[in-house]
This record gives sequence, C-alpha cells and structure tokens, in this order.
Amino acid sequence: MRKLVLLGMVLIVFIGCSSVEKPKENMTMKINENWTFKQRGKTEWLTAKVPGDVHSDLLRNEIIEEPYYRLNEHDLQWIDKEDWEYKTNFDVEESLFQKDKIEMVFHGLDTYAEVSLNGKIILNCDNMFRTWKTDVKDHLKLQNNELKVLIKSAITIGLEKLAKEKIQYPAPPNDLSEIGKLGDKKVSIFTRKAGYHYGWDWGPRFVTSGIWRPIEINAWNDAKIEDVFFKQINLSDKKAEMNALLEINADQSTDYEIRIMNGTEVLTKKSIGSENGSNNIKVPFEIIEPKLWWPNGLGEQPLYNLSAEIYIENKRIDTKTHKIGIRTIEIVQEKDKYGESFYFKVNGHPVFAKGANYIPNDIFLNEVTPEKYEYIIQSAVDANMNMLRVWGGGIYENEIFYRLCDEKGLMIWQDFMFACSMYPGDEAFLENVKQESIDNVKRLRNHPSVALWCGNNENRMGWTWWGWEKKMTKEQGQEVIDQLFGTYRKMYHKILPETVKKYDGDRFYWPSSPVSAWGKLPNFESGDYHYWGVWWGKESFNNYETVMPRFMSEYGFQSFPEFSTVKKYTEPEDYDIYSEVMKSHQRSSIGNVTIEEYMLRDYKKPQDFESYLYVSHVLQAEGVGFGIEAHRRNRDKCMGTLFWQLNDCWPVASWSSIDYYGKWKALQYYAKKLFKPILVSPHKDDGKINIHIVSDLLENQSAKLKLVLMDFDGNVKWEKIEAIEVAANSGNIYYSIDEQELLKLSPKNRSLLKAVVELPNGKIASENIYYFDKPKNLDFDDAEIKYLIEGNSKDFKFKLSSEKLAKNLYITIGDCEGFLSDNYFDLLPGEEVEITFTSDKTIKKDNIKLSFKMINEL
Ligand code: BMA
Repeated sequence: MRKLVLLGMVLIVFIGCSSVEKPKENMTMKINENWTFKQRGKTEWLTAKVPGDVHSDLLRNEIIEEPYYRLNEHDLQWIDKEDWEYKTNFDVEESLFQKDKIEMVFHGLDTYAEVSLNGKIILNCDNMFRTWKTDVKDHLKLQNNELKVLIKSAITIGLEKLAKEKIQYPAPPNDLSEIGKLGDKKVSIFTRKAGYHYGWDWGPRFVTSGIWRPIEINAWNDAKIEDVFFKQINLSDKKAEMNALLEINADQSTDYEIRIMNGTEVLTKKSIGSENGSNNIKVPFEIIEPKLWWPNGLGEQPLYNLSAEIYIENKRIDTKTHKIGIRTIEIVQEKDKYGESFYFKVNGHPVFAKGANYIPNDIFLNEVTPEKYEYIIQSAVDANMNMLRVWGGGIYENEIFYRLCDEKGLMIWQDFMFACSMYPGDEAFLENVKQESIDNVKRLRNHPSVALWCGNNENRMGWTWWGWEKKMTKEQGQEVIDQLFGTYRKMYHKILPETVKKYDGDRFYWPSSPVSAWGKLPNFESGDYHYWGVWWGKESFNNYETVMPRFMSEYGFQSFPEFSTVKKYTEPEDYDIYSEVMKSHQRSSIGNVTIEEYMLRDYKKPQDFESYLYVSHVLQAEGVGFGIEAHRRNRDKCMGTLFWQLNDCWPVASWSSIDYYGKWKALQYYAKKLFKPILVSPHKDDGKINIHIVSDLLENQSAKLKLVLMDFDGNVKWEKIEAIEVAANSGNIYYSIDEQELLKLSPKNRSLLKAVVELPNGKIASENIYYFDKPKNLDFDDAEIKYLIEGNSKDFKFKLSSEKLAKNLYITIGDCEGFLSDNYFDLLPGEEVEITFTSDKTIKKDNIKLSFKMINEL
C-alpha cells in the first residue's frame, strides 16, 4: 500500500525545466494526484478526480445514479446543501523546496473554499472565476505535505446572505429554486459562480462544488514573469509595432535581460534592473511584413508563437508563451440613414457576423473533454460561422476554447459573467467583481479571437422591459431603486470598462447585451438586439423580416433532441412529449406547447413520437433559417446574426442546433448552407419573387444564376440561366419574376423554384428552394428513396435518388453512430445526391441499413 502511495507521489507531474545543472530556472509542479474527498461530518474518504466536481466524483464512486437520466436530477438536490472536503498528500523535489519563493496557485475553486496546508489555513476563496495565489514557503515540507480544501455549500452561504439582506432583489427568472427544494428562495445572485448551475431555461439545476481548475506550485529564486501581454500598437503592410508588457515579480533588485522571441528567432533584447517586488516593464518590438489573422471564410489564421524570456547571467530563468494573431478589429458606430451602425470591421473590412450564442458544454465542467471542445468549435466552423457569443450566465471559458477559436477564425463576443439579474452592491462584492474582471481580462487578452467585451446579458433589459424597476419602485421605494441601479452603473459603466481600458486597452467594451432595449421601446436604429417575439411572444416567423435591428445578437426557436439522444435519458414508457420525463427535460415555461402551436401552423400533426421529434427539428431549422436569410438580405442595415443557441449542457429540449451528444439538428445543417460566403435567397415581395444574392467575400465573383421551376414529379416548367457578377460584400436583387406568371405554368401546391449560384469551376456557391405554399398545404406523393452505398470501414458514400420530391429527407442508420455530411435536405425528383457518412468505429458495409423520414409522410 505504502509503495502505491509513493508511486502516486512520484507521478505528480513536473513541468518546466527543472534540472541540477540549471538550479536557477523557475519550477512548476501540478498537484493533481492522490486526491480523495468526503462529505463533511462523514468519515470515509473516497477517490476523487482533480480538477473535477463533487457530483462527478459521487457518480464515479457509485454513490449516486446518472444525474441526467430520467428524473434523477430531482433526487440529487441534497448534494449542494452539504459541505465537502478534498485532500491530497504530496512530496516536493529538493530543488523546488530550496527556492526562495514558493507559491501555490489555484486556477479555479468552486466556490467557497478554505484551503489549508499541513494544518495551517492558507487561503479563503469566494469566487469561482478568480485565480488565487498564496505564498507557501513557510508552510511547505519536503515530504508528505497535506493539502486540504474544504468547500462550503454555496446554498447554505447564499441562504445566510439572503436572510441578512434588506433589499428584495428582482427574482432571477432562471434560478430554479423550486427544483432545488428552496421554494422561492433564490440565492444565485449572492455568489460569484456560474449562473446556469442554479438552473436555466435549457439547463438542469446542479449547484456544483469542487476544485474545477488545476492547482500548481510555482517556485523561483530571482525573478518570475507573472504575466505578459503582447499588445499591438500600430499595423501596416510593412510591420506590426508591438509592445510586450511584462509584469515581473522580482525577489531582489537584480540585473537581467529580457528577450522577446518569435519561435526560435530573437525579435529583441532589453537589459533591465528590477526592484524587489512587482515591476511593470515595456519592451517594444516589431513583426516585419505581418501575415494577418482573418475570421473564418475571409482568409487564413496565421499565429505567431511569441515568448518573453528572462535571462540572468546568460541563463534563462523564466519563459511565458502566447500564440497571437495580428489583426485590427473595430466596432463601427457611425451615423447613417437608419440611425447608428453597429458592425465589426476586421483589417479595415466590414464583416457580417454569422454565428450563434454559446453556453458551457456541460453542467459538470470537467466532463468536457478536449475532443468535445474541438468537435463543437469545428462544427461552428463547418457551418460557416465566424462568431460565437460566450454568454454571461456560463463561464469565462477554458484556454482550449479560445485557442481553438484563434486557430479556426471564430471571433468571440465575450460577456462578463452576469446574466438576467441585479447584484448586491456592498464593497466586498464589488471588489470581488473587480478582481474577477482583472483576472479574466489578463487571461484572455492575448487571444486574437476575442473581439469584444460585454458587461452583462439582459440585466438592463430586465430592469426596464421586464418591469423590475417599476415593480420595485412601487414595493420598495425610490431609495432602493437608486441603490440598485447605482450598483448597476458602478459595475457595468465603471468597474468593468475601467478594467478593460487598463488591462486590455483598445478592445471594444459594450455595457450590456442588448443595448437597444434600454429605452421604453425597442430601438432598431442602433446597438444590438435580442428578438424574442418569435417564441416568447408567439409571433410569426415572418416577423424576422420586419424586426430588423442593427445587430441581432439573440433570437431562436426550440426543438427536441434527436431520438437517439432521447433514448439515452428515457425509457420507452416516457416516449410522449407530455410525459413527466420529457417535461422535466424541457425547462422553458412555455416549451412543448409552444413547439406544438408553431408546428400546427405550418405542418400536419405528426402521428408518432419519433416523427414529432423530427418535425420539431425541421420546424426550428425553417424558422430560424428564415431569420438568418432575412438578416443577411438586409445587411445594409443589420450586420450580424447570432442565433440562440449552438450547444446544450445536458440532454434537453432547447434552442440548440447541436444536442448534448453532438448530434447536428436540422438547424445546424441549415446554418451551414445559409451562412455560406455567398447566399442565394429567393424572397417574395409585393407579388414578385426577388432573387437576392448576398456576398461576404472581399472580391467580386463572376458566376451563373440558374433558376428552375419544376413540379414534384421533376418536370421542368421554366428555366433561366444568367451570367452575373456578384459584388463583394453586398446584398442585391439579381433577378425578379412575378409569382403569378410562374403559377400559370405549374400548380401552386405541387411546384418549387430552385435557385442556384454556380461558380466558373462548376462548384455550387449556394442553392436554395422556394415553395409557393406552407408544407401542410402541399400535395406530396409517396417518395421511394433508392440508395447505393460505397466505401467501407469508417468512410462511406451514400448515393440517393427518388422519382418524386422527398421534402426534408432525414436519414438514420440504425444504431450506427457517425456523422452525415448532410441531412434534412430536399431530395429533388430525378436528381442524385451524394452524401458522406463517417464513423469512429469500423462498420461492415452490409450492416448499414438506411431509414428515412420526410415531410411527405405526415
Ligand atoms: C436569452 C438568453 C437566455 C435564455 C434564452 C432563451 O435571452 O439570454 O437567458 O436562455 O434567452 O430564453
């Protein structure tokens, strides 16, 4: 047993460059092994994973059942009312132990944590989003150190704070206190912890606790680079003028040299004499003929591997490296014919923002593997997105998220983590907020993907529109209102923008999303906007055409997850959208009824559960897709469309386009087509069908516009081919035709108009299909799908055809897990479509059986 423990201790990973020959080099040691945990007051210590969380550790130890299965969530609410203890034992290397300075760094503790080392309390923490550092030189031993982290219940502490509070805060609508068995006691606002952990209208309620980011020891003798910011100052074709802004912690007044490196190339050197303590040092340098970083779809994402290094007596003692991108990003707010613009300009080029809102990928944050991050970000890129909004009720994401966005060209609209609430304004709380903002701005500012900082999600909107101000004035008086709104102003108009200014500099700060809901009426003349008339207001999808803000940062519509996902959290007896289990995996107060109401407006009622799920996907894709097209067509006014929401944090009916298990819903396939650099969008206006073509490209593009009117049997009734020049970065009408003229040639309920933009090399830049009536009024035939399968092992091609139109053909492949290059598409009569299927597992070709669903069958 003792041997095992020793082995574990040896396994504690050493990184950095420790060696006997270079005793001066700084050292880092991770403390992620040998952890155990227990409920406070109990005696048995169980194995734990660090970083991790209590719920996941309980699950791994088989103390609780799978939290997402059926109604289990409701039985697991006791966990957040308890305190939990984590501990580990570790040795340190002699060379580390001998360093003059030794500090312990906690990159993320969730949330109220008391840390002790060898029986001495070394730290008290109260903010999940902060990095905590403490000097441990005097408490550390060479062998058998005991590190303990006591995590107190955020609920117990929240309840204590609530009891003492004189003001009654507006109830945060998404704090699901009833599920938490707290009645109407909503305590989320008192704790600096991810808002969605308390529940949301797409999330479960699991108020997690634990050590959620790594713990490490840093040890050094003379000096240490605490931080470096590679700040871009000026940019021309010839050079990027940069400053390396270093924060150096010196142990004594020392002379040393700083080198700024690009990979192995020395860009500049500077000799410095540092004073004892913290030193801010600026080292100017240049990157000659810089290659520019572009958003996805507009160019490459070259990254420079820059390091700052310190040398003493020609010996390197510390290094900090960041991959940076050279680009300019501005937000242009200029007076124009509509009011005031709001758009992103990258490298001098106006960029239409295409993308989605992003939430954390799991409630249990360490269950999100690097592969999952890669998959989600790659899915956004594959769907031709160029922007994600990291929404304010989740977390400031992990390094890997931003690194992937840097590498793949996704711009990030970065909210600070405040959402749908008003917060306490006492000094300690505000100081905590300030330190949180400093930690995170410093952590993220080297990433080229971060395009904008935003103070909060919908807090200002709640104040004015949801009626918080009015209700509270009536119930609690003007003084309380002044106090509360005073805190609002301090947080989002002083503390956060001051942090951005001081620690980042030029990156744009936007106080709240949306800003255009600040007044008594919605404002479509300036700022960004969240449009929820569709869904919450039950307004028609057609309103996406008329509600046209300057930048649409949220809008959306729900669907169920796909059947294979539903099967993972249900039993066959739950296969009814109104069963207890399906209702519990639906968190919008108006959820399933609203899906049904919209569905019946356009579709015949599906007759079975599986078809119901399928039609909900098509409905969502058609509705949100209608919005995407409308926003892009109106790009002279509206320069961004970010639908709500890309992903899920558990298996649930939600607004997501990709479900918890990574399944692309129809909306993600639609987005891929509708976000292409060139979009053809036929649209009816005053009896005319106008063929709009929108381009995001930097250059004009010659192409062919092909229009085909056909019936559902494939008979071509009319055709038009025109050579066109698609103007760069624009949206225009390229062809117009009277709808009635077309309908003289073919019946309204059995015809479609296909519009294609074809490039000179024969490739299709964009294709879109226009129907003359709602799906429920169309006269479909039964379509028999013929298919051929090619390939083997993990990569297959399916060649599909049908003599009759198959609308929104949905392909499933039994229990074979894998990815289809397209799905939910219209298979036109007489056309052969080839799609690919890739699987992680080897599959025998003969075992592949395709099944189909289509709107024809309703
Ligand atoms: C938006 C978001 C979330 C919410 C979503 C759906 O306004 O900011 O708060 O989940 O609507 O209701």
